[in-house]
Amino acid sequence: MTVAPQKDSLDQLFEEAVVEHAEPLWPLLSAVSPPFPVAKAAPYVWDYEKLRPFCERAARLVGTDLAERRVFMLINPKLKAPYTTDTLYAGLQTILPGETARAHRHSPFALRFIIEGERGFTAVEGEKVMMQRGDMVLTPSWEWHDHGNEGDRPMIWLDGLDLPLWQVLPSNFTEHYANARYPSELLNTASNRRYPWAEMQAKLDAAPGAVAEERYRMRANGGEISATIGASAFRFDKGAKSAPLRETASAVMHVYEGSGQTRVGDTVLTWKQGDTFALPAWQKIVHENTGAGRAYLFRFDDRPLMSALAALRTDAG
Ligand code: 1HN
Repeated sequence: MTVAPQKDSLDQLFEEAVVEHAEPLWPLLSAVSPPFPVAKAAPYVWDYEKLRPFCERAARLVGTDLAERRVFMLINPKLKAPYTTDTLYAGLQTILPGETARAHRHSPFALRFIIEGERGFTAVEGEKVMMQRGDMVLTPSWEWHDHGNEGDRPMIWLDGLDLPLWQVLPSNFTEHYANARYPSELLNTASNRRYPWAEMQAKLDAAPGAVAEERYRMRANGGEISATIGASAFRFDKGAKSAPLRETASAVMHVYEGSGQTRVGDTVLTWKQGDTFALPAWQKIVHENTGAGRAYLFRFDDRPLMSALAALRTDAG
């Protein structure tokens, strides 16, 4: 029989409890349940002039036979792969003329925003859609997809996925197709999975004001492009500055054209064409076009996910 200790203490209690895999909540309560959201991700810009040569070198060093997706992940400096923000993943994918990124399907939703190249394609669930600079192409959850390049220059695009979410939801499946290509036919009419830049820019240019934001809407039903990830494009006229906004959604932005800076809390991100930057949740964000002409930016974010969880809050103050 053991003798009960003469004097008990919290330290002693914690020590004994942890052995039984029980830990006290009260010292951690404000960390697990903070008064306001604290994103783990930092604001950060990936410089395309520095990263583009890496894409070229990777394309010389490894083929799509060995690299099923030849991608440089854009990893947030405060996090590790596959986190670009707390909830979003972004990467730069390269595919050379004649190459195939073989067919597979998976639980995560993916979008592509084309940075350079033409006559690339993505075949999604049998529908082959062509891709050129500025186009956004969707690869919905669990749809077969492969990519190719029928042009004569490399294609480089930004991938956007809800991959971080699938690190916590234990329901992430991937299946490989038996052949490199899933049978597909070229679609020449408007697709629910392809959103050409020309169409988006026309909308932005027709919108009033020095700053315009247009949400990408599913052609089929006018809704967000997925249950988790949504996307917008922006026009900022020369010298224009956006109204401050703080929201619980995080975002990845990509510069289609122009240059400027984005203030994220106390951090200033400076950007130009081709650059991609991470905007963590719940920090005051102000964009400014400091360049010589108009600026156009693409953005994807987790607003649909946050809305679905009744967790989307915005603060324009
Ligand atoms: C994926 O399937 C693609 O299909 C790109 O191009 C990036 C990152 C993680 C998991 C799957 C693609 C990906 C990916």
